[in-house]
Amino acid sequence: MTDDLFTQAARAIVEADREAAVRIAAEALEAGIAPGEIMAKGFVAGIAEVGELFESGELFLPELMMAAQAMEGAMAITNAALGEGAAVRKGTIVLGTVQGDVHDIGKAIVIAYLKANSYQVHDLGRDCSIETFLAKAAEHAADVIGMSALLTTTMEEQKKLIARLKEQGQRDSYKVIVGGAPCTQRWADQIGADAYAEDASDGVKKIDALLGH
Ligand code: B12
Repeated sequence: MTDDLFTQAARAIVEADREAAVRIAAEALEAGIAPGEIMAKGFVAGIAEVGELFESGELFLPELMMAAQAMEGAMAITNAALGEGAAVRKGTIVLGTVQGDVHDIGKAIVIAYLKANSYQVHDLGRDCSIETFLAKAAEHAADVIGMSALLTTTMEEQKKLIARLKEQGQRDSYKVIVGGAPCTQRWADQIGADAYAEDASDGVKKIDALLGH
């Protein structure tokens, strides 16, 4: 039954069926499956398959966009179910997708997890410039700057932001965490980030560790 729902969830994304995705998300929650589990084992598996089909030329951009819309439908339900953590705030994070990059599904999941784990998160949206990251980090007295990048070309923005912090003598003012499919621990080390996380729950763990929780 549970496996069935995971398969159905993945299929709804591959078939770009938003209505089915929304229905299956609700059914999974009703069946007592944790929001993170139906997302990871069902919907994310589906969007990963879509990515492979796109790469191999079996799907084209309009289909990719429709699959992403189905994903957003499911995500609205699972992220809402994650809720907010205890009122005590463990820290403040500004998190956005870097300039030139509009991929924001992963970012939205990370934000939902962080909020559910009692972090205050300011969502800087997508296609976010270095200037905006830094201005918002200062405005909110952030502890952590989180940057998402899904393109090998836009990963460079993560590197540039860290270089800018160093130039401005502000490197120690914030912890910096990077993520997104093309990023790795090696990349994080190379650019001098404080942490890399491979998914949303890893992101919470890494930020907890950075802030000593
Ligand atoms: C959906 C999608 C789109 C959608 C995005 C919709 C949206 N609102 O986000 C649309 C259709 C708009 C799109 C457009 C494009 N896309 Co696209 N897209 C994808 C796809 C299929 C899935 C991405 C996704 O949502 N994954 C699911 C989420 C949950 O995973 P995630 O993003 O990795 O996030 C998780 C972790 O990485 C981590 N994480 C992510 N960010 C962060 C940040 C922090 C701080 C932390 C701690 C953790 C963290 O936690 C998340 C949750 O677990 C990927 C394929 C793939 N396998 O990644 C291609 C992919 C990324 N796209 C690709 C391409 C080429 C494009 C386009 C250039 C296509 C075109 N010709 O126009 C454009 C680029 C537009 C732009 N300027 O950004 C390529 C990139 C190739 C490369 N090496 O650079 C990929 C890899 C597809 C492929 N295999 O060719 N795309």
